[in-house]
Amino acid sequence: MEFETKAIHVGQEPDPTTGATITPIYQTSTYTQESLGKHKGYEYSRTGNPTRTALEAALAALEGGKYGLCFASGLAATSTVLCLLKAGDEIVAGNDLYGGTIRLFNRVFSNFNIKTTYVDGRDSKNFEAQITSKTKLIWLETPTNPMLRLSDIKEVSQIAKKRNILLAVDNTFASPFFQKPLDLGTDIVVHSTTKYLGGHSDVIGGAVIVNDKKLHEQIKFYQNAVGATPGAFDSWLVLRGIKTLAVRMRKHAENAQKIAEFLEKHPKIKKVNYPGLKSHPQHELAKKQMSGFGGMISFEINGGKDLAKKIVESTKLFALAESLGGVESLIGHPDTMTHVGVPKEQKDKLGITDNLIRISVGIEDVNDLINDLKQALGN
Ligand code: P1T
Repeated sequence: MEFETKAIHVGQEPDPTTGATITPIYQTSTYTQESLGKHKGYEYSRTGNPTRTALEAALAALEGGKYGLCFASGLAATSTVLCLLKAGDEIVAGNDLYGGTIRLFNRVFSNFNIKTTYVDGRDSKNFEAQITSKTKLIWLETPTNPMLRLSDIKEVSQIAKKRNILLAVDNTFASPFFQKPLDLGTDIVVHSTTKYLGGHSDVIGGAVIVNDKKLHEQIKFYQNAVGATPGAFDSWLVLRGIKTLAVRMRKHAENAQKIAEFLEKHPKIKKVNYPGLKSHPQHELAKKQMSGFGGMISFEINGGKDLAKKIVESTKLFALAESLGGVESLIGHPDTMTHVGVPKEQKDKLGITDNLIRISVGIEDVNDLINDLKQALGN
């Protein structure tokens, strides 16, 4: 079955009790047992809920994985994966990650004596160099948020496998439509389903997809034991969103390519970060491990914070907002918004400066979007 068909059908067979074509929202916290211990597979909705089950099956299929698990947010998914570690264990992570992920590593899990070392993920050897006998997990985003840098998933997975270390890839920016980390050797795929999978900026959610049965059982145990699970309605919204993932992603990427090319020629712009541009230093890797380049762009302007502020406050179609991946276009200032919690030295090293702007390109008409950026940039 091909991707578009899976998105609409896997886990979403007609409801067995009523024939409802669309998976119902099982808005129940509990399930009545026929007799003590005899039930239809569901006892309590933190542990399992049929709407969530449908979503978990669909997401697993889209990533080409065997098992899916859903969470109340992307960070809930990440936190639950980190429960696989014990005090004294270490993580080696790419240094360019969503600010909230860095905050979680540096200010929450560090309190449990789980140390994270950050490396420039563009060179796989950097991961290898930081691995110690305590390293249990390699964590990366590719493309990264907000610099749109790439890691070579296959190479890093070979390094991880050789040392018996788990590799987790946050696949939020690419979505499974453009990149399948499990096929490239990743053990754990993580998503903020808030973004492209949900697709309409109306739900917060997260997911984990794995192939290994034992790993699935462990994370499923923590899913229930920690309890950061999504409600039935939120699961349903993501399930509804993914039915159109393929058509949306094609349009996001088509629009983003044109906008990146427009920005690259604009005199007020110093540098554009988009993996689909030939000028992107890792364009060849992007072509190798992705089937499209997504809808996220960041760019540096010739100017400082005042000009950046003026631009992000002047767009009319691009809403000044955190988040990404919805049908509507968004604009933001990573330094003071999504990455405000990242230590300044780390931001300086990465290039998350006060003249960096990030856009999430929606699926509106591309000429309207370009005209909006033109007027915000002052033509
Ligand atoms: O917001 P939440 O659903 O908890 O997902 C966290 C998360 C995880 N991974 C990546 C790559 C992300 O971009 C995010 C959330 N990002 C934003 C809110 C943002 O504007 O970048």
